[in-house]
Amino acid sequence: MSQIPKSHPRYQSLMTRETISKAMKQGIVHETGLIAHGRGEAFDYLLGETTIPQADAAEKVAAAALLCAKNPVISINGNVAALVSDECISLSESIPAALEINLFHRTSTRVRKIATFFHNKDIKTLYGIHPDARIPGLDSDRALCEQKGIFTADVVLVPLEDGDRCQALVGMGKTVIAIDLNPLSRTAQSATITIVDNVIRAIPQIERWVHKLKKTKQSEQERLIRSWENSKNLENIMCFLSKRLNSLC
Ligand code: PTJ
Repeated sequence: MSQIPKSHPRYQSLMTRETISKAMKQGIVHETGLIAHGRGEAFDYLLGETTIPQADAAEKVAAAALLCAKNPVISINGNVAALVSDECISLSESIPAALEINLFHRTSTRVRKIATFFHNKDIKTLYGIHPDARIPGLDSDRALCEQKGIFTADVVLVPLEDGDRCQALVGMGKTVIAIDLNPLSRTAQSATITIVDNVIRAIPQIERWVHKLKKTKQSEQERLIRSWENSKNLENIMCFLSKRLNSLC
């Protein structure tokens, strides 16, 4: 890793870049994952690099949906493995939910590297290594999944996603929770619950809500899910962004 002084005003952001760049050199992150990260950074800047109230509201409903699910699955790609592996494991244990590796740029080497990375962290179940099903309507390798995992899941959490699979999963009748800093992306627009926040903040915040909501009745969790209006929340996020930009000029 490069030597970044702790006093640097962009220390956290630069360290995250170092982490993702190191993971790319290790073959966990695909090289285009760096481009995706840069795009995310730009949107995060506009949001003020904070969890805005609309994102927190979505994180709360996401926690409710995961708790009420029969077979919830958290999808893992290269960027997610690099940035929030421990947080995803912790969230999966709190719900409980399964983890499944699902890659856009899928090669057996990358799958193996990511699987080893997770197995070294001592997790029990990790799907996606031996796919035995395909998500209908998808030509890319993103379609490859496991029967016991994403294929039969009723709720899928897809942090950092490409739009096609999000739409295909919604088309299969699943509740799709997307985490995407770009509120205009096809993923953000087509998910059932869109969290416009950085995965680094979003995953721990969903887990905080999981612990809080576990203390409430299931009927209360179901009420939260029923009353969720995703397009309204996205509209409010666009208003937040435009007000923030307006206030600067
Ligand atoms: O590991 P693979 O092979 O599955 O590939 C993963 C990437 C991310 C390369 C692949 O899914 C991809 O190309 O994604 P896109 O289409 O570039 O979309 C990524 C989205 O994630 C963009 O809308 C970014 O704004 C957003 N994003 C990037 N970093 C973050 C993020 N959202 C939340 N938190 C981030 N840290």
